[in-house]
Amino acid sequence: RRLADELRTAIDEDQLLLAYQPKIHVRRQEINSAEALVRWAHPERGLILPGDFIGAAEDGDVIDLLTLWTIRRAIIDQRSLQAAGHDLRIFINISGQLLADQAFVDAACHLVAEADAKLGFEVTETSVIRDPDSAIANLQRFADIGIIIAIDDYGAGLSSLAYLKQLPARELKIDKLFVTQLTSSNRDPLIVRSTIDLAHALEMEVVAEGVETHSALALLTVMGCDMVQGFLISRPIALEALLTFLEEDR
Ligand code: G
Ligand code: G
Ligand code: MN
Ligand code: NA
Repeated sequence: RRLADELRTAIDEDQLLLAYQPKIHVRRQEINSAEALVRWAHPERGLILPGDFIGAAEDGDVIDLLTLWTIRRAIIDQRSLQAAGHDLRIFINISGQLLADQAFVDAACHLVAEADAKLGFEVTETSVIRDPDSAIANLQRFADIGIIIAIDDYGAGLSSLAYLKQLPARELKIDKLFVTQLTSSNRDPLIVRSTIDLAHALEMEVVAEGVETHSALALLTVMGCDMVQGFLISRPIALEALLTFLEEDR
């Protein structure tokens, strides 16, 4: 069977899981959000990572169902976190093609507004290129109901300052490509510093992804980076592990 068809079954039979990777606000020293990353507990093949099925979900037109499932799950998990005293905004990755899918946008807005959930959506700049007008209009609809828009993988794809200027984004996530070797490279710190300055000038908060070492964290702190995410803080973990992690952090 095609992977996309198998995925439909997987969604119906609840074979998908979310892992959460916390983000720390550097100056406030607090975990204020987490990124939800989907996994597939395949009955025969074991745990499959999104890199191996998101492409098939996009090509086979199940990415809308998958993402609506992700939003529903994240809303439920956020309530569990809130009940335990942890008020985290949960960020969900949204594929570019969904920004031109009105039925998806309507359904997503309905789910989030009805639940009054505190979510964020991560989109890449590249995803806006296909149909910039409808993508920007739909991102604005999300922003209008309180969803924080984050630009994901910044600098790694087809970046255009024209989109940066127009997108209703409040967060910019610097791709791990520039962060994992931050303290051993000559150019990466220059790129990261100027990106932080640019984002701040545009009144966006900056998240560094792929923070793996204390030395990278120290340098990012000096550079005024607002938030960090990466293996140094935590790998993506199940909700139960996230709850334990937050308790220990308290
Ligand atoms: O850690 P990891 O292998 O989970 O993530 C790999 C990639 O999969 C990331 O680029 C991430 O944006 C993407 N991804 C994870 N979950 C989702 C999802 O729910 N929807 C989409 N579109 N992409 C996702
Ligand atoms: O593309 P996106 O940013 O949505 O996906 C995040 C991806 O980065 C996931 O595959 C996640 O496992 C991975 N990741 C998260 N933290 C780190 C890190 O500190 N180092 C590296 N190398 N990868 C990371
Ligand atoms: Mn992401
Ligand atoms: Na990223």
